Amino acid sequence: MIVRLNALSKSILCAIALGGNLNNPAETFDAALTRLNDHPRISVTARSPWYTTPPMGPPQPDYLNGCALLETTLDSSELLAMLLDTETQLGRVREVHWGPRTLDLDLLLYGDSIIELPHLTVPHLGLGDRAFMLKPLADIAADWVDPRSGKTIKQLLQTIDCSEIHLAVN
Ligand code: A4P
Ligand code: MG
Repeated sequence: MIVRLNALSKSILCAIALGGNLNNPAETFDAALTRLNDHPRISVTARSPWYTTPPMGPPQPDYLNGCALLETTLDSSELLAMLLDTETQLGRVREVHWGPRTLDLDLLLYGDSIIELPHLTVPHLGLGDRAFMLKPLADIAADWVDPRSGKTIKQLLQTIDCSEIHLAVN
């Protein structure tokens, strides 16, 4: 019998957020998505435009933010490990909580799963009220239903102020 193996046949659709405000975030984002897509069990299927956003947290430079969609056969903890490893490989040093950074990769949605582990909460706890996550996510996944609130990304976006989120030169 011939068994055909398709690496991504049982894949889960995920959404990630990218953020950074040191060095050249746009270049870092491209490198991060290339590195993720090069993983044999991850396929990057979409990315939003990048946006310039005011910093949440202590005074620091404006951020560049965006989102991407991935299909993966990794489980959620394996995917988080790959995201954290990519942050490290691309030069991130953890210093100040909510402080400046070259690259932050957050797992926003993992299919329709609600995950509560010591090291991982999905949907990401900031998803419902952070304009810098919702605005780019709505560009690529407007109708995705947040399993916690039961609302679509488009509906969540309508409840928040996006006046300070500006399209960057992409
Ligand atoms: N963790 C738990 N759940 C998740 C998840 N869904 N995705 C754990 C990613 N990580 C998750 O994260 C700490 C730990 O969170 C991880 O090791 C993982 O096990 P971290 O990135 O090392 O720490 P952090 O980023 O300093 O803290 P935190 O609370 O994750 O910060 P945020 O929420 O990521 O915010 N302003 C603008 N305009 N744009 C930004 O992107 N980002 C931040 C950081 C601050 N201000 C910002 C922005
Ligand atoms: Mg993070």
